[in-house]
This record gives sequence, structure tokens and C-alpha cells, in this order.
Amino acid sequence: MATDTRAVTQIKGACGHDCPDTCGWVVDVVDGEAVKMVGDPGHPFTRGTLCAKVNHYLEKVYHPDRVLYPLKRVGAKGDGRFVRVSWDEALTDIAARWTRVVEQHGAEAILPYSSAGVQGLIQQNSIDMRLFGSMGCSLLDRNICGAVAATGLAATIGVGSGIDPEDIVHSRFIVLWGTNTIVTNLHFWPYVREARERGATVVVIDPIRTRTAEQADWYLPIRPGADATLALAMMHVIIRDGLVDHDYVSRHAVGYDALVERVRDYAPTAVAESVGLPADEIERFARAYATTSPSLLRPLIGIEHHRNGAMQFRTIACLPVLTGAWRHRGGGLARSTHALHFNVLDMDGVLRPDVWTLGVRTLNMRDLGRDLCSTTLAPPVKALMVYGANPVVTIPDQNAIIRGLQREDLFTVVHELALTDTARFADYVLPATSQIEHLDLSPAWGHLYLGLNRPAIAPRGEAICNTELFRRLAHALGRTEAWLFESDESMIRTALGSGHPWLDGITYDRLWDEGHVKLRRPDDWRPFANGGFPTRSGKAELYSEPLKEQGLDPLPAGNIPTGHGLQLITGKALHFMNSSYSHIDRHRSRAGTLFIELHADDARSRGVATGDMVRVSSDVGAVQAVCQVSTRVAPGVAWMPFGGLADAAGSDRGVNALVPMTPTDWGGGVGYYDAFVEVAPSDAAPRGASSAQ
Ligand SMILES: Nc1nc2c(c(=O)[nH]1)N[C@H]1C(S)=C(S)[C@@H](COP(=O)(O)OP(=O)(O)OC[C@H]3O[C@@H](n4cnc5c(=O)[nH]c(N)nc54)[C@H](O)[C@@H]3O)O[C@H]1N2
Ligand SMILES: Nc1nc2c(c(=O)[nH]1)N[C@H]1C(S)=C(S)[C@@H](COP(=O)(O)OP(=O)(O)OC[C@H]3O[C@@H](n4cnc5c(=O)[nH]c(N)nc54)[C@H](O)[C@@H]3O)O[C@H]1N2
Ligand SMILES: [Mo]
Repeated sequence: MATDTRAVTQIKGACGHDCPDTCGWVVDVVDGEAVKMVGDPGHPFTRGTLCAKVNHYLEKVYHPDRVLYPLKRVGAKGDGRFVRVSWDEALTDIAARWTRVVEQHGAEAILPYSSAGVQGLIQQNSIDMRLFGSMGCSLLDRNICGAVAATGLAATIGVGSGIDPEDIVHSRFIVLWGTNTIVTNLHFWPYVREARERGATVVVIDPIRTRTAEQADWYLPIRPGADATLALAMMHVIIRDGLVDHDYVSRHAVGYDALVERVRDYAPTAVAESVGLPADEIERFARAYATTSPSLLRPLIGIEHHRNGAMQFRTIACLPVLTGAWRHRGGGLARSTHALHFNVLDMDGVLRPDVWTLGVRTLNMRDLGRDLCSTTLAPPVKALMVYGANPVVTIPDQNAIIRGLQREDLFTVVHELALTDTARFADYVLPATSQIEHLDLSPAWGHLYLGLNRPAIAPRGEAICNTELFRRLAHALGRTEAWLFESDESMIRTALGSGHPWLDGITYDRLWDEGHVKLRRPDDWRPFANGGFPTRSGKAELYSEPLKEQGLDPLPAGNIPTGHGLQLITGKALHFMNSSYSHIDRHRSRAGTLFIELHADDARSRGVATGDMVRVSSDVGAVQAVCQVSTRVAPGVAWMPFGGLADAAGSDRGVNALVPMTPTDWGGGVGYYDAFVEVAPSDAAPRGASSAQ
């Protein structure tokens, strides 16, 4: 038998998905082709495994539907009919169209719209910010993921981050609060298990009995949006029963007396019904939390996607202050590590705010539908440049976004790997590289390892990475400043050159060889063991003067969102990465057909049963889905998978057609999970099924 003697080169890289795990990987390359990709066994967080999505990343790279050449629209917007054109033709035309928009309406009429589709230091945002910033194009608030949590936490503790997540192994009481770790943050689970093996109790608070909830020692099926109320009831018990660490509070917090007053109304018996948990269970939970040390709260996104999202985070952040949990290794709160990375890298050197035009308007990505349809926005959005984002699927009020994208006077360019639901509306679709075709530095929001993503193969077809796209556009626009043409390697070296002690010894060349290095945080790092909260008062603010000055409630508060019908939670799916992978058959077939899970009582009262096609509707739209009667949800709550699946009867609408743009209290985000829907029997035929005639 002939053996394959062709040389295998192994290249280390880092996953670029918007996921807390930012895995290290190793790609086997033979004759310029990637033949195998595995999790880096040497990466402490990755531990040699990838996930249900990235295990098949190479299928995505070599997928026959990948966009490999610039495409120009020939059909109606949304038809998805395009012809191949040269890069020259596309760039020249785009530059001419943008120049005309600027002349006629001003640069603010151009809206660059990007999200974290590629999450790396320079591919996510670098040359784009320099180019659009210097042109004076509209700025974008990117607040749909993480910003609300960060602002809410910051109101209490000054920052949106907490301890090193790996320190969870030292915790003895862990609260996974509105996060589905096993599905969304899989590589964190071994640390949770290790803590449990060392004696920790693992609690999950979630309105849905998720895979993670199934694994918990204690599962609290809370009513959606009631987390701040629960936290206030816990504080009521902690204060009433003398479980406050008064030494810690008196030294490191302000507003304790006002908080004592506020929690008076939150006795467990008074709030049990609205929280959806028995009063005695709230009592037991509060006491267990306050008396087991170290105790750790671990929230991610679930509780931010509610109308009261910022207040929910601001409120739960008071708990570890009252108990003094921050004193202990493995105690306090662990959320995104994003700020820990970005604070030590030289971000100004990468983004160059010094070259941006001042006084430019900012549009919020959550308002895309409204802004594109607006007849009063001045100037109107005349040109849209989408990259690293798929807003037709991921932003609320899908119908409004599609109406906006159909405008004949809107010039839309999308830089993508696949012909996404958004790209179908583009005037030009430009081919983007996959993560194994470009260079990037990869900070993580779920751990402290900094990765270097080395390109393993040459770009496929005529694909180019984001930085190269904006260098080419700058050239086509006749720009010549050197900072618009800086190389990727040079920008990464700049970022690493901040001189911050956590970057000591972490160089480009070391990362090139090793693939990843952990930030050099101090040993036994307990960020707030001795206070030092970066708030205005320098203390944890149980009462917040800055919130009061903004006309907001200076104290934590409950305010549970309500509405008519079933409260719809549209959660992350195992086989999709937000909307990514949804065009790949393997992933779609594993995820099935669009479905809605509801409680048996709610199904019965609506005359629907498992397997029935149902019409799910809200004030802003409707989709067809398959009914699944489920024990995972309580009466009044429904669940649908977000991201990959569209209407079960074949229309192109997805779950965000049901989700209205409900703003969060503050932080500029979206109350995605405060959508209220009705479910009714439907006689629509399933997608692909032949009709009776
Ligand atoms: N497989 C997979 N992994 C992913 C993603 C993906 O699409 N697929 N997306 C990535 C992204 S962008 C992010 S931001 C992270 C998010 O990671 P997570 O925060 O873990 O994910 P979510 O599904 O947004 O929400 C977490 C949980 O919050 C629950 N929840 C909803 N409302 C409430 C509430 O009011 N109270 C409480 N206590 N819980 C509530 C939901 O039921 C859900 O189980 O996941 C990342 N990882
Ligand atoms: N109903 C509901 N809606 C939600 C959520 C929810 O839980 N429920 N979750 C919200 C959250 S937490 C998030 S983060 C958002 C996510 O919203 P988006 O960021 O819009 O999500 P993705 O679907 O991941 O879209 C990213 C796109 O970037 C593309 N891409 C990948 N790499 C590159 C690259 O190198 N260059 C370019 N140009 N493109 C690239 C991918 O192919 C993909 O189409 O969705 C939000 N929307
Ligand atoms: Mo997200």
C-alpha cells in the first residue's frame, strides 16, 4: 500500500468566533491545503478539543457555497442573483458611489456596520476605524452583546470584568447566573467540574431547564427578568440574618444604609410569586450563598437581554460586596475578561482615535431597521458597509431591516464568507477570508490567554481579510496617509508594545512560536480584595450618585418586565454560532426545523400539540414553527433557537422577525428576551413537503 509521503506542516491558530472560549487550534497543511484541524492540546483552556461547530470548520473553509470572488447584484435586492466582477471594478465603483454620497449628503450618510463576526484584535476593528473615522462617517454603537452587562456592573463596581475565570477552581459555591455554559462556553465546564470535585456546589439560575441546568446541584427556574428582584430578596435575608461582612462594607462600599432601606420591601415571602420560586427556597439559597466561601457569581449574557438588563447586573453586583466575597481567591464575580485584555494592549495605537473626525453622529446597531426606514433621519443612511455581521438574522425587528435593505436608493456593500441573509440584499458582496487565511492577535473574553492566529493557508479564491479590504478601499478613494496602509504584523506589534506589566515577556515572536501566552496577572490576583473599585467614589457603590445624576434610580431595583402572551426566549443553539454555520447542511440538519418549546398547559389552552405546525406571532411579525411541548419551560414562557433556522414553512423570516426592538433601561442594548408572542394552530405546509394538490 502506498503511503502518503507529502510533508505535513502544522500551524497554530486561534478561533475567531464571538465566543468566550477563543480556542487555540492546530491546522495540518499538506501542499497548501488544510487537511485537519484539532484543538491545541497545549492550550490550557482548550485542552485539545474544539466544539460542535468548529470541529467542522474546514468544511466551512472549503464549502462549495463560499463567496470567493467579488459579486455584483443583477437581480432585485434580496433575490440573491449576482455576477462575478473583478476587484478593480468593484473597488472603483464603490469608491465612486461613496464619493458621490459624501458630496451630496455628507460623510455621515455612510454607515459602516460591523459586529464581532471575526473577533480578533485587528480583523475586527483597526484600519476600518481609521478610514471611516477620518472620513467622518457615522459611528456605530455596538451594544447588542456585553455592553449592557458592563455598564450595569460598572455602576456598582466600576468595571465589567471580575476575577480570572480559571480561579473558579477555588470557589466553593458557584452560581451560573443566566448562562448556558455547556452550550455557549463549553471549555469553561472542566473548571466548573474541577471545583465541584473539590467540594463546590453548582447552582444554575435560568428560566429554561438547559443542558447546564440539568447538570447543576441546585437548579432555580426563575421567572425571566426577575433576577434583580431575586438578588434584592437575597440581600434582604443577608442583612436581616446578620450575614453582611461589615468590615468589608464599611471600608470599601458606599450607600449601605440606603440599601438596607431599599431591601426592606423585598422579603422572600413578598417577592416569591413574582420571582417564580418558593420563599423558603430563596431563603435557603441566600443563606447558602452568604455562608459558603469562596462564593462566585458567573453571569454572561442571559440577564442582560431584558428591558431591565443593566439594572439586573448593577443589582447582582452588590451581592459579593455585601458578603465580602471579593476577599477570597475564587470569590466575587467572573464575567467577561474583554476589558482585562484591552486595557493592557495599546488600543489607541491600533484604532488611532487621533485621526478621527470629531462631532460625528453615532447610530446604534440595534436601531438598524428603524434607521434604514426612517424618513426623518438627517442625513439619511445612503450607503451601508456591512462586515463581520449578519444583521438581517441577528438584530431585532427583522421585517423593518429587510424593508430598509430593499430601498433602491440605498447602496449596500457586504464583506462575507457566505451569501448570508444580509448579503442577499447587497449591491456588492466582497469575499472575506476565513480565520485560517489571515493573521490576527486574539484576546479572549472568557480567559486570560492571548493567542496569535497564524494563517495556515493562502486566501482562497480572491478572498481578502478585513484589514486588506480597508487598505484597498482607502487606495481606491485616493487616500495616501501611511496609517491607512500599515501592515497587520506592524499593528499587532504596536498593540503588544504598550509596556503594561501584564505583557512583560509577551512578544510577537514568542506568540508566533507558542501560539498563546497567558497575560501576566499578579499571582494570587484578587482584584478587589482590598477594595480599590474604579468607581467615582473609589468604592463599591451600593447607592450610586452618578446614576442619580443621570436621572436613574440610584439604588438597585426589581422592575420585572411584563407583557401579553408567552414570553419568548430565543437562545443560542449548539450547532450554530449566532447565525454562522446555518448554511452548512450538517449543522442545519442537526439543528432540525424551526421549533417552539412551550409548556403543556400553554399548548393545551391553544389547541396545539407536539409535531403540529404553529403560527407564532408578535406585534412586529410572524413565523411558522413546529410545536414541541416541553418540560424545559414553565407556563407563560416559550423558547426558540436563535441564529440558524428560518421559518419552518419556507419563508425567509427567522426568530428576530418576532422580536421588537425593546431598548434596555440603560447601556443602549436590546431586551431580546422580552418578546411576547402568541401561538396558534396553522395549516401551513412544512418546508420542502409537497402540497396536497
Ligand atoms: N453554541 C453556541 N455558543 C455560543 C454562541 C452561539 O450562538 N452558539 N454565541 C456566543 C455569544 S455571541 C455569546 S454572547 C455567548 C452567550 O452565552 P450565554 O450567556 O451563556 O448565552 P445565552 O443563550 O445568551 O443566555 C444564557 C442563558 O440565559 C438564560 N436566560 C434568559 N433570560 C434569563 C433571565 O431573565 N434570567 C436568567 N437567570 N437567565 C435567563 C437563557 O435561557 C440561557 O440559557 O455565547 C457564545 N457562545
Ligand atoms: N433573538 C436573538 N437575537 C440575538 C441574540 C439572541 O440570543 N437572540 N444574541 C445576540 C448576540 S449576543 C450577538 S453577539 C449577536 C451576533 O450578531 P452578529 O455578529 O451579526 O452574528 P453572526 O451571525 O455571528 O454574524 C457574523 C458574520 O460575520 C461573518 N464573518 C466571519 N468572519 C469574518 C471575517 O473575517 N470578515 C468578515 N467580513 N466577515 C466575517 C460570518 O460569516 C457571519 O455571517 O446576535 C444577537 N442577536
Ligand atoms: Mo454575543
